[in-house]
Amino acid sequence: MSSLQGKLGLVFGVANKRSIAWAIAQAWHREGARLAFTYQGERLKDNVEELAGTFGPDTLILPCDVTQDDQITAVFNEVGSKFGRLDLMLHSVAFAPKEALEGDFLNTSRDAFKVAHDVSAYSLIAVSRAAAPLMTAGGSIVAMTYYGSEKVIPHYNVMGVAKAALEASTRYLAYSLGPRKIRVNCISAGPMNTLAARGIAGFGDMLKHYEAHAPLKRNVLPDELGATGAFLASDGAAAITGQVLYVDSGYQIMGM
Ligand code: NAD
Ligand code: 0WE
Repeated sequence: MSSLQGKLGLVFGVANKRSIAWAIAQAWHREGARLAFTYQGERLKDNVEELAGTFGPDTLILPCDVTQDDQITAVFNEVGSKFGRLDLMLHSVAFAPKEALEGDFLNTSRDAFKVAHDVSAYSLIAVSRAAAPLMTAGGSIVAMTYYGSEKVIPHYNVMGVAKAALEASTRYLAYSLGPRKIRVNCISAGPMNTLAARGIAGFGDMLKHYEAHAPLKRNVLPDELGATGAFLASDGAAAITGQVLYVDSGYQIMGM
């Protein structure tokens, strides 16, 4: 236990208590890490302050729209001066314009493609580059992905393409940062009932589909993503980098 004692971490992607980022942050905290948080914009500030505030009144909470280089710079300047070092970073951020997740993939606009890739894939490269100089004792970077990167999930559309870019970026970042003992991995989660999944037509049916077809015959619990996040952050995963770990009740192995 307490496998992350003394580690310093930064978490991108908490929107509310259902966020995957919050599940992993709680696991990191439980294992002894001290955490800083970013939130996307004013709309989410109160939520994140309420959640992250439970880790102590001095918890560092900073705004960061990951498409804005100046905001990324400001976050890492502040983390550098308050923490002096960084060991862990969670990227749990994705966005595509709603219309791109509804219609036919064939109609994906140039702008929707650009936005989805900027927010959901390029941002991992941007925050990793900013984090690396602070990861002076090595580090662990974890990003969230989904099976729609490798197989067609109807309506996941351009997000699937962006997740493929995220997973490939994870491999190239692992190669780039490996000499500095910085590991980069993805967790591929089964469908989770979060804000990002709300309003997606047929999401309830997707949960039922996993229950029926995944080897474990059930859906994934937030704490199980937390546990895998804690493992990847720990020294137990010291030789694991560039990988996609499936936390999906086994769904990904099935051919039929
Ligand atoms: P969520 O809505 O709680 O989290 C998504 C986060 O992305 C939010 O905190 C939002 O503020 C942030 N975000 C979006 N655009 C941003 C921007 N420009 N700058 C900064 N932050 C921005 O939903 P979630 O399901 O917890 O999603 C977290 C991650 O998990 C995403 O990468 C998602 O693709 C991935 N994922 C989700 C599922 C699922 O079924 N929910 C499954 C597998 C992977
Ligand atoms: O990565 C995701 C969802 C990410 C997401 C969600 C939204 C909804 C609101 C990205 N952009 C937006 N834009 C919005 O305007 N998941 C893995 C969850 C998800 O989303 C799907 C899924 C699954 C699973 C969309 C279609 C089909 C399946």
